Amino acid sequence: MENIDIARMFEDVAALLEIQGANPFRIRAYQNAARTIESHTTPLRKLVTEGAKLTDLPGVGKDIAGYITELVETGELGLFKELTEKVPPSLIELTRLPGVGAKKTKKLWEELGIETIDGLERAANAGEVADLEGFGAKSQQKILEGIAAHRRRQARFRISDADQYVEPLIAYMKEEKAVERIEVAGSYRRRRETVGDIDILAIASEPGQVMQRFTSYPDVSRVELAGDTKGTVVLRSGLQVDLRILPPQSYGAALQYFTGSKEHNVKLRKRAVARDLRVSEYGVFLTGGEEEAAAADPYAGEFVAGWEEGEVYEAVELAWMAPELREDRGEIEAAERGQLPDLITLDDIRGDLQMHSTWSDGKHSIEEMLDGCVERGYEYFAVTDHSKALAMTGGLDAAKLRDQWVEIEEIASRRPEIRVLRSMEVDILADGGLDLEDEMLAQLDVVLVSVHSKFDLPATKQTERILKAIQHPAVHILAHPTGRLINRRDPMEFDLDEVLQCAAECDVIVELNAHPERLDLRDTHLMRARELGLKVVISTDAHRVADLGLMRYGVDQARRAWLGRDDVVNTYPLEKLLTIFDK
Ligand code: DGT
Ligand code: CA
Ligand code: CA
Ligand code: ZN
Repeated sequence: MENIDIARMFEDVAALLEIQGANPFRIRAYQNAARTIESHTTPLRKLVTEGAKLTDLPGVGKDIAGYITELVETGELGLFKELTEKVPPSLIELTRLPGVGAKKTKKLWEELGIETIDGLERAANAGEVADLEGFGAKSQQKILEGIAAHRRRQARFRISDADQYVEPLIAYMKEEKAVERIEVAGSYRRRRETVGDIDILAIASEPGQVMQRFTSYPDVSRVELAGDTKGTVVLRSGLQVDLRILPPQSYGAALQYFTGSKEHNVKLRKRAVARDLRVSEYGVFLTGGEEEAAAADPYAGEFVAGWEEGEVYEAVELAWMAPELREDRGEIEAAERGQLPDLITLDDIRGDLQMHSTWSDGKHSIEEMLDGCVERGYEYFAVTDHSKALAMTGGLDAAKLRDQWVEIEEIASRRPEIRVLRSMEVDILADGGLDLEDEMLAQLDVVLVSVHSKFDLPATKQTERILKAIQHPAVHILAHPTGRLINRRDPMEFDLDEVLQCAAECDVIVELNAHPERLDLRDTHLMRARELGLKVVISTDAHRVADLGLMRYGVDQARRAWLGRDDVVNTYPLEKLLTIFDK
C-alpha cells in the first residue's frame, strides 16, 4: 500500500460521500487528506509500522489516522465497504468525467439507472441524457467527448505515479541476494511523462530465486507470466511490470535494448548491420554475414561487447548518450557528428520561480517556503500567489498584494541568505487583459501570466487572447502555456507556434511547469521553443514545501527536450537573472 493508493482511497471515499449528498465539510476533509498524503515524501506504511503520530500530518485528524492504519495493516477500508453498500463504486469514475461531477452522477444513477461509463455512453448515444433536467443536448455532447478522451488516456501512468510504485519494488528486489544488478529500463528510464508499463532488468546467476521473489511481491495482484528468465506481473494499481533476467556479460546490451525507444533501437541496429554486427539484448556479435545462426543461438558469432552500455554504442562508433535523448529525434545523427547536447542537471538549478503561499491557495507561509528553498541550496525564489480573478484560491487584489510586500520586506530583512522575488501569477482574462493594474505590475520583480479559465474558447480567440497578454510590456513569463493536465484535461486549442514566435519577439520566457500532472510545455514543444531561441524557466508551482522537490520532473522533461544550462534561466546566478527581468 503506497501513499498514492491511500490517497486514492480517500478520494474515492470523498466521491462516494458527495454522491450521497453528505456534509461538504466531511467531503472536504477526505479530499484534503488525499492531497496531503499523495505528496507526502515518506511512505505512510513506514510511519504506521514505526508507530509515528499520523495526526501530525496536516489535514489528518484522529478518524483519518485510524483509517490510514487500517489500510496499511489490512489493505482494506471498512468505511469504503459500508459506503459501497449504498452506492455502486463504479459511479466514482463517472464523477471524474468532465462536465459530470457528483450531483449529475447522482441524477444519472437515480433517474436512468446508469452505473458505468459504458452505460452512460449508451444512454448519451440514445439521447436519453439530454432529456434529463439540468443536462441538455450540449451537455450530452460534452459527456460523450469526455468519455472518448477518458478512454484515450486511461492506459498510461504518470511518471510520478510510476515512481511511487517502482521505488519500493526495486528496494524489495534488492533484498534478494541472488540479484547481482537491477535496473529499470524502458520509457521509465527515458523519463517519459507517462509510462505504458515498467521494464526491469536483473542480472543473476540464479534466475529462479529472483523470479520467485518478483512474483511474490505483496503488491502483485496477478502473475501473467513466470518463465525462467521472463516474468510479467500486474500490480494492484493495474500497472504492469515486466522482468527480464540475463547473465552479467549481457547487462549493458540488455539495458540498451530495453531502454529503447524502439525507434532509437531500429536506427542503432541499422548502423550495426552496416558494420557486420548484430546487436541484441544478449550482446554485440560479429556476424560474418550469417544471420540464420542467430535465430538458433542468440550467442552465435564472436562476442564483441555487452558488459556495459557504453560498449554497445562504442561498437557502432557512437558516444554513449543519456536515456532521455533516445527517441530518434536526431540524437544518433548528433552523436555521429560528436555534437550531443550538454544536458541540464538538477544540480544546475539555482531557484524556483513559481510557488504559492498561504496568501492564496498554498499550504505554507512565505517563510516556510523560504526555508524549503534554502534547504535546496537555492539563491532565489519568487512568491507567485494568484490574482483576484481566481477568487476560489483567495487570489490577491492590489491592496492585499501591497500587504504581502510588507511581509516579504520584513522576512527579507531577517533572512538575507536567499533573495525573495516579488511576483504574482497574474490571470490572463478572457479578453487577454491582465488581472492586475499596470502600476502594480511595474513594481514586481518578475511577472508570470497564465490562463485558468475559459479553456474552451475557439482556437483563434484563444490564440489572440494569449498573444495580447504576452505582448504586455510588463510580462516576463508565460506559465503552463497549454493548460493541459496529464490524463485529465487536454491542452487548450490554440496556435502554440504563433504564441512561441511572439514570445521570442517580446522576450517572454516560457515555463516548463515541473508539476508531474502538468509538465507543460511538453518535450516536443520545448524543442521548438529552443529552435526559436526562446528561454525556458523550470518551476514547480509548489503549493506546499514538499512540492519544491518536484523540480526533478521538470529537469527530466527539459533533458528530453535537449535543454542545457544556458537555455534555462533559473540556472543563472541572481544578477544575470535580474538583468533579464529588467527589460
Ligand atoms: P511504454 O511502455 O509504452 O511506455 O514504452 P517503452 O518504450 O517502455 O516500450 P515497451 O515497454 O514496449 O518496451 C521496452 C523497450 O524494449 C523499448 O523501449 C525498446 C525495446 N523493444 C520492445 N519491442 C521492441 C522491438 O520490437 N524492437 C526493438 N528494437 N526494440 C524493442
Ligand atoms: Ca515500458
Ligand atoms: Ca514492456
Ligand atoms: Zn497556475
